[in-house]
Amino acid sequence: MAKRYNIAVMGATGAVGNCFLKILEERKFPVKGLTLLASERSEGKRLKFGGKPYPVEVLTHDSFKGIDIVLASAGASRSLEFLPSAVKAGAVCVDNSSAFRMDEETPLVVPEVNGRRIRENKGIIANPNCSTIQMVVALWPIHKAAKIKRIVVTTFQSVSGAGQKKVIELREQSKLFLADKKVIPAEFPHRIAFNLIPQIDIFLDNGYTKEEMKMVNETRKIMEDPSIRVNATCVRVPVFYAHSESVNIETERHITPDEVRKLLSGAPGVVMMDDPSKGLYPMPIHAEGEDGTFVGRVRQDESVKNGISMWVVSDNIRKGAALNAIQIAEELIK
Ligand code: NAP
Ligand code: 3JM
Repeated sequence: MAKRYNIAVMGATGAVGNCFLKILEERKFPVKGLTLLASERSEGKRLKFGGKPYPVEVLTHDSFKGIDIVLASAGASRSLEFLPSAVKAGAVCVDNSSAFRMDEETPLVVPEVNGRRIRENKGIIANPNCSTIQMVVALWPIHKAAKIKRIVVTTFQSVSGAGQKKVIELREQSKLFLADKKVIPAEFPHRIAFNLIPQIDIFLDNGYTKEEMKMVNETRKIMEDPSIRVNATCVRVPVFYAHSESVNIETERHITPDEVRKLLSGAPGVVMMDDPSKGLYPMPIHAEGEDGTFVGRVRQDESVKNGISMWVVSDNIRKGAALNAIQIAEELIK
């Protein structure tokens, strides 16, 4: 019989954790045992997997005995604190947080781009930020064909990217706002219903947010080209699921929109949706619940010599988090 694995999901009760369970089932991952880990707040809860209830346990340094693979999504500080214990116990960890992404010993992997780095792991493989993942899936085929020199990206990120509580907050704020009632932000720093917030994560000394600098540094590491210049603006929008991105690139070799469409049609993980005359372009309503990275609005940037603009949409909880991590785990057990 094919080998089966003991899996621990760290942060099982969260938005990404829930999606881990869903995708492990959907893709029939060979699960032998399942350990669900979260905080004391979740003690006593049960979550369903394969029709069976599993108890949620409190995460401790002793949670990893006999575990083969840890899927981590309990925040960066928990990953920093607990993943070394998991590695010591013999597990391989796929980490969704930013904790180890820029660590030189840790591969940072999007399977469609640099899956071959998975086998170089020393116990931890990092999953990139959601916004980085969908952007590099769309850009990698173009980079290979025409060498990208500079990227200017603006993101339109859904509230689910900030966790389950933020999804509830958008719903509650929307109801209150439409009922002409006072909205007091609790989870977000400002009202998110019927608004946009040009801040995701904290501000850094250079005036960019940490989320924006994640896109800069992670893109260079994944595409293995430190010379690529990246300028990012990350914006939280009142959408529940799926992130959208306006992506503008400059390439070394001239490339036409037709060439880009041809390169991306059938590229791993990409779904082309580009027929503006029929009103066809990707939107969050297309990507929600789907695995693909949807690309449309491909056009020549006429303001520079070799420029292309495009629009990229993907489900941030699936390809942006749980799906990418499970694809990494699937490569690990191949
Ligand atoms: P969420 O819905 O807020 O869930 C957070 C999860 O972490 C919950 O299961 C929570 O358990 C658990 N947790 C929090 N504090 C803990 C503690 N002290 N000990 C043990 N467990 C603890 O957030 P999410 O959207 O699922 O995201 C979780 C993390 O995944 C993020 O912080 C981020 O690092 C990463 N993430 C990555 C991406 C990506 O782009 N790759 C996207 C989204 C998130 P309780 O229910 O018990 O509180
Ligand atoms: C997405 O614990 C934390 O600070 C987690 C914050 C967080 C991250 C992160 O930095 O790991 C929330 C949402 C991410 C991410 O993917 O970078």
